[in-house]
Amino acid sequence: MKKTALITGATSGIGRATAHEFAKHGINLVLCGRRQQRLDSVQKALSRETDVYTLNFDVRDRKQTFEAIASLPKEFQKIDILINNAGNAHGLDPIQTGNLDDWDAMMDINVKGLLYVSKAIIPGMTDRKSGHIINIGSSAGKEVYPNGNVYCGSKHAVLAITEGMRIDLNPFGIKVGAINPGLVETEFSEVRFKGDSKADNVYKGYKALQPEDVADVIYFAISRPAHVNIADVLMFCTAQASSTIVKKSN
Ligand code: NDP
Ligand code: 8X3
Repeated sequence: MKKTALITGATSGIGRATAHEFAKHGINLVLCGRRQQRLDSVQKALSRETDVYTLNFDVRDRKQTFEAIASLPKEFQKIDILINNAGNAHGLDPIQTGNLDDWDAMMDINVKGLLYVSKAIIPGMTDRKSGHIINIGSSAGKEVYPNGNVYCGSKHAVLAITEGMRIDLNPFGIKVGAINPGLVETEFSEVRFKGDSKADNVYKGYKALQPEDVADVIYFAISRPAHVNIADVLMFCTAQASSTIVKKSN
């Protein structure tokens, strides 16, 4: 029986690479994001390999999130695997000059959005007494770096929520884990720096993780035997030793 995975943030970066990886393995997909054209093009690319349904909603909007997930056609309603990936950093400023809209965005998307999506999906998993949830945290959820304040706070929250989910869902046999990457070359820095050229230098002078590297690990986690749960993974590119130590060639 084919499994179905719902992936948030499937229009770009880690989420899109995960959709490609899962499709290769014949997993049916519910792909979520706000950019409909991107959703359409990922769906078109992957429909040759598996069944794909797209949902367009903003995870910040509680009503939209619940309505979108409730609108799934019957054949996509049973979500076996939830990948809570949608998220971003907004800004990189010291706490004293941080922007309130950036703070709202990070808390609303990275933390509350993850909770809304989970709240919509978990009842089906508890009813069936099976399921697997992977939350995409970050090395920023384990280590705070200068000016990372609220983004790091949002990712520390993701890690705490992951642990809480694992404890509460344990009686139902539902697996819960977090994958926490360091620097990954995606649209992340374009979003963080709002199109500023600072984003151009973030991945220069070393080989950052690629979204496919993270997708590989996510697939590894979801393809273990029934008795094995990958609870927590911290992954860096070889050049990165910590949030602030990155060996660059120039
Ligand atoms: P991208 O910017 O490439 O992708 C972010 C995804 O999140 C997009 O698909 C975007 O879709 C979706 N998204 C953003 N805001 C919303 C929203 N309000 N509602 C619905 N979807 C939203 O970044 P990454 O792939 O790098 O990021 C994915 C996850 O990985 C994030 O949680 C990030 O924090 C985490 N991460 C990233 C690292 C990195 O260095 N890149 C390292 C560690 C963790 P759309 O705009 O279409 O809505
Ligand atoms: C993304 C990695 O180091 O930019 O979570 O916070 S970092």
